[in-house]
Formats: sequence, C-alpha cells, structure tokens
Amino acid sequence: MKKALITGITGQDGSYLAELLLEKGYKVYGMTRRSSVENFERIDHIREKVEIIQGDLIDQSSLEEIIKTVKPDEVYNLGAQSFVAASWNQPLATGDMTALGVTRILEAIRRNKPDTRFYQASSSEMFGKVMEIPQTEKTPFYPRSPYGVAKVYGHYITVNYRESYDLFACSGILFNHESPRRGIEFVTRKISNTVAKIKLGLAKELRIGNIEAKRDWGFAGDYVEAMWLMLQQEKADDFVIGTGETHSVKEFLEIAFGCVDLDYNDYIVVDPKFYRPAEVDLLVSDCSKAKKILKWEPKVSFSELIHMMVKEDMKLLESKKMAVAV
Ligand code: NAP
Ligand code: F7E
Repeated sequence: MKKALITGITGQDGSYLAELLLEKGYKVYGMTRRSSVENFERIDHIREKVEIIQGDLIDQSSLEEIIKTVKPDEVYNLGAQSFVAASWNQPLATGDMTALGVTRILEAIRRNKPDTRFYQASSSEMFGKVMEIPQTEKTPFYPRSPYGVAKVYGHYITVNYRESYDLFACSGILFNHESPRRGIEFVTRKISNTVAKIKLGLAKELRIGNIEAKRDWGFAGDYVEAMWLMLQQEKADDFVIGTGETHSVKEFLEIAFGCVDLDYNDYIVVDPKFYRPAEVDLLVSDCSKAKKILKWEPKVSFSELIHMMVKEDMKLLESKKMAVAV
C-alpha cells in the first residue's frame, strides 16, 4: 500500500486530494497544525480513514519527525497562507509558511527519505503582471503580491532541489480552482454564499472589490487529479494546469445571481476596501503540456462550477435555517 502525506489536508484541495488518494488505495497521512479549535469540517466525512499527524511548515523538527516516522512514498505540499489579500497584512508570516516552508519540507525529505516523490503547489499568481498571453511553463514570472513572491521562491527551490539532489520534485502551476469547499473569503465563494443569503432573505447586498479582474477558474476536484498524475510520471517536471478560458468577476456575478433569477446590478456595492495594492488583471492558461504528457483535461465548465457552488450554498444555508427553526 502506497503512503502519501498531505500538508494542508484541512484546506479545499487537501480534502479533495485525500478523497482521491483513498479511492486509489493509498494510506493517507494528513499534517495539521495545532489550533485552539479543530478545523476539520472539510475532512469530517473521511476523518476515520486518514491518519492525522501534528506538524507545522514553520517548524523544522516536526517535519523531520514526520518524514522519518511515516516514510511517505509521496508528499503533496498544499499547506500555505493562501489568501493573496492577507499577504500584504502578513508578508513575513506568508514568506515563512508559503516560501521557507517548502525548503523545510524538502530538507526533511532530502535528509530522511530522498526517494520520496514531492509535489509543490505552485500558483498562477507567480505570473502576476503577465508577460505573455496565455501563460505556459516558459512564461517569465512577475509576481504582484507577497503571496506571489513567496510562491516564486517555493517554485524555484523545488526546481533547485530536483537539479541539485536529483529529488523527484514537481511543481504544479495551478490556475484558480474553486468548489463548494472554497474558503469564504475568496471571491467565488463569497459571491455564491452571498447570492444564497440574498435569495433566502439573510442578506441585502454584496460588497465587492475589482469586478473587472479576469481569472482562469476551474473545479478543484478536477485539479487534484493533475497533482497525482504528476507524481506518477517517469520523470519529475513542472506543469501548468488550468482551463484555457478567462472570465471576469463580473461574468461570475452575472451567472451566480442568474442561478437564482436575480440581477447582480441590483445588489452589488463596490467597496474600495476590497481593492488590492497591486492587482493581477488577467490570467489565462495554456496547459497543452499537461494535456499531452499527463493526458489531463478539466471536466467541469465555468458555468457548471458556478451552478454547483450556488446550489451547495443554498442547500447549506437552508439546512441551517431549518435547524434554527426547529
Ligand atoms: P486553503 O484552503 O487555504 O488551505 C491551505 C491549507 O494550508 C490549510 O489546510 C491550512 O491549515 C494549511 N496551512 C496553513 N499554514 C500552515 C502551516 N504553517 N503549517 C501547516 N499547514 C498550514 O488552500 P487551497 O485552496 O486548498 O490551496 C492549496 C495549495 O495550493 C496552497 O498552497 C495554495 O497556495 C495553492 N494554490 C491554490 C490555488 C487555488 O486556486 N485554490 C491555486 C494555485 C495554488 P489550517 O486549516 O490550519 O489553516
Ligand atoms: O481573488 C478580485 C480580486 O481572492 C480573485 C488563491 O487561491 O488563486 C487565488 O488567488 C480576484 C482578484 O483569488 C473581491 O481583486 C474582487 O482579482 O478569489 P481571489 P486570487 O487572488 O486570484 C490563486 C491562483 C492562488 O494561488 C491563491 O492561493 O477577485 N476581487 N472583489 C475580490 N477578491 C476577493 N477575495 N474578495 C472580493 O471582495
């Protein structure tokens, strides 16, 4: 039975990846950091099937101990301070977890189990102020946030450990991917959740930032399969993963409000509080390399994704409303 360690298992991608690896017959270990209140909602349904181990990307000794005891065949490093907007408020913490955390775990692997296959969660945020359209594995990086800068470091240290120590270390340059499990502060989930609240009479408006920004949005459930595929290849390499389509926040709003027969123009309030010191205006992937080598393709369309998110938020809020009423 293959053993996989996931850092960030309590997050959106961690939960989908754990499900996928369990289906494939892996023994799954999930690293979680200590918090005063447990934060396992996304993995509640598989809690008994995965082994949780405490560790932190900012603590070298915990990582060394985990690699030494688990001896994983594969490590998926999904743990990070992943919210771009927060990275301006916490640039040092973001650098520590999202950048140096990668070196810490690579060092733990190099010293204790160098034949472990390693996946690093790189990001399209590294392209930032894009140098070409669409973006490929060869497009130069121009990050626009402390988060983007930290991810560029994480990306290159992964490439460097592959080249310096011959580790099987891959970087997946993933474009935005969403789901009903997306954190509530990210724009897609903020929209789907507020649309459901407005429809159910629990909110009156949606306060939002730059609605002209364009992203290449896919479904997280599709993207974790690409992570796994990268670690099953003969040779370690880096891959861009996305849909190849770009849409504005405005288009997302239009479809999301349309799901419940409302017009977004009647509900949104543009609030400068949600604008960023530097914006990433447009992202769009060219993932031909992944299509050719990994034989990977996204399955869920932009519109299907939005319908799925609004439907799930409606269900969630309706069940909460019922619970209060009882
Ligand atoms: P997420 O939902 O924010 O999950 C992040 C995970 O990292 C959480 O489990 C969190 O644990 C954990 N974490 C944070 N700090 C940690 C630390 N110091 N030590 C150990 N674990 C820590 O993010 P996601 O959307 O699933 O994304 C997964 C990864 O892919 C992240 O690295 C993200 O930057 C990257 N990425 C995401 C996207 C996207 O569109 N979703 C695109 C490209 C790349 P707590 O529950 O304790 O907070
Ligand atoms: O913003 C605009 C905002 O926070 C998307 C992370 O997973 O994907 C994610 O980063 C766009 C930006 O995601 C609001 O200005 C407008 O242009 O949903 P987001 P992100 O910054 O693209 C990348 C690939 C990652 O790697 C990251 O980890 O939407 N926007 N109004 C808003 N954004 C938010 N959050 N809230 C608003 O009210």
